[in-house]
Amino acid sequence: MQKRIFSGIQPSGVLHLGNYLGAIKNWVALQEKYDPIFCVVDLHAITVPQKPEELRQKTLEVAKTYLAAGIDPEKSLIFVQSHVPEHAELAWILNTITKIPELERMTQFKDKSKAFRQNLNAGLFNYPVLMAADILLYDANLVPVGEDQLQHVEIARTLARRFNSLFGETFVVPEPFVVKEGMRIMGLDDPKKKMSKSAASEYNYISLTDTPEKIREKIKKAVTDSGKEIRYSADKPAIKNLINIYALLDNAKPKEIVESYHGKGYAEFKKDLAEVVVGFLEPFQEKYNEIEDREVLRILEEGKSKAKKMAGEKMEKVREKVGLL
Ligand code: ATP
Ligand code: LTN
Repeated sequence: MQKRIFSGIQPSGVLHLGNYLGAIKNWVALQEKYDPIFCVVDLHAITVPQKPEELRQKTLEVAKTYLAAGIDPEKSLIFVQSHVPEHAELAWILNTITKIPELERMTQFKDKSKAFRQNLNAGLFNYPVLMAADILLYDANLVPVGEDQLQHVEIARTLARRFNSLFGETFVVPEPFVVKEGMRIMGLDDPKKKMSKSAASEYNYISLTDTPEKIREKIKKAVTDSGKEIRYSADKPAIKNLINIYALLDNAKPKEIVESYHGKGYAEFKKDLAEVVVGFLEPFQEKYNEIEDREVLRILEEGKSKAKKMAGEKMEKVREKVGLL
C-alpha cells in the first residue's frame, strides 16, 4: 500500500515563494510516489479576523494555486476543510484529551498572541488540535510542511498515541516530512525571520502573483550582508537565503551557484536571481490565469465527496470508541 500524505495551506493571504518552496513544490514531487491529500484549511484561516467575501475568494485562489503549481487532481485529492464537518467534530473530541500546557508551549500561538493581543480567541489557542484532526482523520503517514509547523505535527503524533492508548488502536501516528533547503525561506527585508504573508512590509516576500517589475524591485531592495563576496555561510544569512531561493528554483546546488559567482558581486547576483524568479513565475502565472473558477469549483466538489466518505468512515469508528450513542 502507498503511504498517504496530507497537507494544507490557510487561505489567509497571497501565497509567496516561501509557501511554494517550503510546501507546494515538494507536494508536486510527492504526488507521484504517495497517495496525496491537499486541503485548503479555511477553518484555520478564521483564527485571525477575515473578511467573508475575501475569504471565499482566497479559498478559491489557494486551490487554483495548487493546480497551477502542478498538483494534479487525477493523482491528488484536493478539497476545502470546511466542506467536511468531521474535521471540526474530531477536533472537539481531541480537545478533550489535549492538555492546556501542551498548547501553551506552541511558538506559533505565542507569536500570534502577541500580534493579536486585543483579540485573542480560543480558536487560535486550539489551532494545533484542529490541525491534528485534519491529519488523523485520513490516516496520513507523512505530513509535508515547512519547519515552522514541526511542533504542530508533534502534537498530532502525541494525540494519536494518546487516543490509541485510551480507546484502542484507531489512528496512524504521522511523521513530519521536511525538505532541508526549502524548510525555511527567510524574509527579504529581515533574514532572521521567515518569509510570511502576514509580514508588515510587502518587501518581506515575493508573492506568486507579483509582476516582473515588482520582483526585480523587491530583489534589488533585499537586504544583504556586510562584505562583497557571494558566500554560503551561516554568518551571511541574507545572501545564504538568496542563494537558497536561486538554487531551489534553478534546480541547482548552493555550492554550484557560489562557484559560478566567484569574483562577482552582489549586484550581478541579484540581477540574475531576479531573472530566475521571473522566469519561474511567468509560466506559473500564465497557467494560473488560464484556469477558470468553474473548473476549480468542480474539482473541489469532487474532492469534497471523496474526502467526506473517508472522514465519515473514520468518525464512525471514533464515535463508537469514545462511547457516543
Ligand atoms: P503566516 O506567515 O501568515 O502565518 P504562512 O506564510 O506561514 O502564513 P501558512 O499557511 O501558515 O503560511 O503555511 C503554508 C505552508 O507553507 C506550511 O507548510 C508552511 O510550513 C510553509 N511555509 C510558510 N512560510 C514558509 C517559509 N518562509 N519557508 C518555508 N516554508 C514556509
Ligand atoms: N497549520 C498549517 C496549515 C495546516 C496543515 C494542516 C498543514 C492546517 N492543517 C494539516 C499540514 C497538515 C500552517 O499554518 N501552515
